[in-house]
Amino acid sequence: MPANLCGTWDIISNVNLEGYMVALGISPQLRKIALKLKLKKVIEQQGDEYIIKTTSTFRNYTVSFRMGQEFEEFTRGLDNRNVKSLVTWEGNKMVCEQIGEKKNRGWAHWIEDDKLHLDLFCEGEVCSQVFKKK
Ligand code: ECB
Repeated sequence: MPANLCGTWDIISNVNLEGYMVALGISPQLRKIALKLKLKKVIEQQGDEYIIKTTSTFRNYTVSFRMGQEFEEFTRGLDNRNVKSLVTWEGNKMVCEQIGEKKNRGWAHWIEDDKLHLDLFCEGEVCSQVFKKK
């Protein structure tokens, strides 16, 4: 793989999660809870399958996929939508497109200075998160 994203990662910065959640239509009450969470990412690779777990004291979210193979994703516990997702490498970025009701939706992961970066985007809003290796 172009970059090794695997490992356990702790969030160190989180910019515009609020804007991203508003774009997804998350309720004010849930947004307030979500903004306080210290998220962790666990990224694993088993053969040609990737597993990305986002964990917190409130809720966890797991997705698994194969590179370049479209799959059905249900964003359970997030905005609870069905999307068709496709993850590919774009240079050193792992990029996911999530096709569904919300336009221009997806995310991108990459490594920079030993940190794991994640941009989450939806309808023009971008949430930028950075994680350090545990
Ligand atoms: C995983 C716990 C978050 C629980 C927040 C609860 C309600 C808020 C609903 C939606 C907020 C949207 C995002 C919260 C931030 C991160 C969640 C996972 C982001 C994601 O899609 O990660 C990708 C890329 O690593 C893999 O699923």
